[in-house]
Amino acid sequence: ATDTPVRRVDALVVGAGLAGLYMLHRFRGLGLSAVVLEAADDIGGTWYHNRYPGARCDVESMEYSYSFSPELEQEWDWTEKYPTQPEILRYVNHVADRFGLRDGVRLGTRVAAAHYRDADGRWTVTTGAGEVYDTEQLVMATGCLSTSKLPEIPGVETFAGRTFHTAHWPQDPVDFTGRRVAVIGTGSSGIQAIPLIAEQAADLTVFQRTANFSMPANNAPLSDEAQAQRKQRYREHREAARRSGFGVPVEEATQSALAVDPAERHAKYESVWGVNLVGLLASYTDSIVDPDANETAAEFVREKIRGIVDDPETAETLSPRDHPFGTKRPCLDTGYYATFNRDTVHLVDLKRTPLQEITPRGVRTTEQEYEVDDLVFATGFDAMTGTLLAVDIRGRGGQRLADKWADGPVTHLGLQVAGFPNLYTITGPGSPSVLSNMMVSIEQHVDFVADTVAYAHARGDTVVESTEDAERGWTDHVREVGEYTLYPRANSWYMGSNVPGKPRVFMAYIGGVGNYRAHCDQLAADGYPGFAFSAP
Ligand code: NA7
Repeated sequence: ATDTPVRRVDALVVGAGLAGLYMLHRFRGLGLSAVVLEAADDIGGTWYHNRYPGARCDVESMEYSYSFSPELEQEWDWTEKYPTQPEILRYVNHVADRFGLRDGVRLGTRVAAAHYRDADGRWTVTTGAGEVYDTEQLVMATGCLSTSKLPEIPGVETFAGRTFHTAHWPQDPVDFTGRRVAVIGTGSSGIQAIPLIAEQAADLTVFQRTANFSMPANNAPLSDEAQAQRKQRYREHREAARRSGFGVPVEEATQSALAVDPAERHAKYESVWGVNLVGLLASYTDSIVDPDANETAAEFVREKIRGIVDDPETAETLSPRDHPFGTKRPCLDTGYYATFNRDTVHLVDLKRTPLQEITPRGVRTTEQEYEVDDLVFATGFDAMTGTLLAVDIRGRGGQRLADKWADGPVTHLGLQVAGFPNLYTITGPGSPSVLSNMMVSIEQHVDFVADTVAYAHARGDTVVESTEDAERGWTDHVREVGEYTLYPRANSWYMGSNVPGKPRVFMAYIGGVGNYRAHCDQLAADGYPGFAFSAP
């Protein structure tokens, strides 16, 4: 309709998760008028949607939290080493209230299109309900794992029982007592949910396509004492996280896994086993680049699996053989492997007997039909690009982002796309985010964006655009560093290979969050080479 009011703002942020809320806070700090549009009915992003049983962060609570406010980090008390989804959601809500962010968020508002206007260097953003925003800055804080996927087989909608996806779990807890349940998918979500579903279900069948490496979380309550100790040295610890490879401070490896004798290596692996997500991968310098070095860690995990799982055949099926350790994000679990010792839990190897269809009664593989009451999809996401490309984003000259990225994403720093001025993608493809403690990456990205916008405004410019050269240079660098590692050998969501037809490109930057930050800081210090500033 012609009378649709156009809402004019300085900055529009898409997504009210941990990234979007902090971006709003930073924009407001610059004196800009900013609005966050959020598709869901409440804030929290990932931690709003993923409510499945056992949903928990695999980075420690005291590290997976904002560091921008020393007061906030001192005030907030975490209850467990690894925070549950409800606790993180409480934290997000606390932050929103504490910094007065709630009134800047429009809930239930999905962005459908964003078109750049060459004439005046601003964006027209349209929502699904037809509202129109006119903004100078456009920040996609839409997350890396926010567009879920189902198994690509026929009949999904024909199933007569209850169906769930881990990423769209109902608000109220689901009771599986006395039910026959199927879980499809053994990524992090499946591995967290399966032990808890197994405790309730009369019978649980787990459909595994790729066996995953998982390590014990050893979760425990956080004592007041441990928490107070960390808080005393919080600043120091945060600094170490920022300079680290994965955003979690670990001791730097100094030698090759192949340079030490097997007994010493074994002792080293034992010492980091169950301590955190990154210790096993960070034990030696070559674990993620040399297949033989990697195999020593992989075999260590398989040995653990054989030690836990009673039935040798089941243990073997659960043992990953088709991707190097760490090239799919490893999981942290609580009793995952031991769950397969229950009489009521069955494992189906989809590599041997692939899925064929979902029927009204259950799941059919090439071997047989499995009748169930409930069907749980833990089948993951169209990661990193799925949510961005679901929006009709058009840059200079009407170029579509979907066309530009037809062969895989190209970005400068994972944050900008040449030809799409003032568009920023927080934790975008080509950034180190998905290979890191997400909070460390989110804060770095948001700070970089805010500082860049402030820099432009201070020089009287309103448009910031990465150059084609800078974009090509960064994209080549991301690929070269990736190819130096074992990551491209896995069919992972980092590679886009969990989604049929998606270009097979390693979409993450494995240079480390510390190096990445240093590079961004250097660009800023040098006056932003690779960025063009203008005022149309
Ligand atoms: P993931 O890690 O992508 O796991 C999805 C699982 O679903 C994985 O085991 C997939 O097997 C399986 N899957 C996906 N599609 C199919 C089909 N068509 N048939 C059979 N099995 C399928 O998602 P999560 O939600 O568990 O975790 C995402 C991230 O959240 C995780 O990495 C952490 O960072 C936190 P595949 O491995 O593709 O063979």
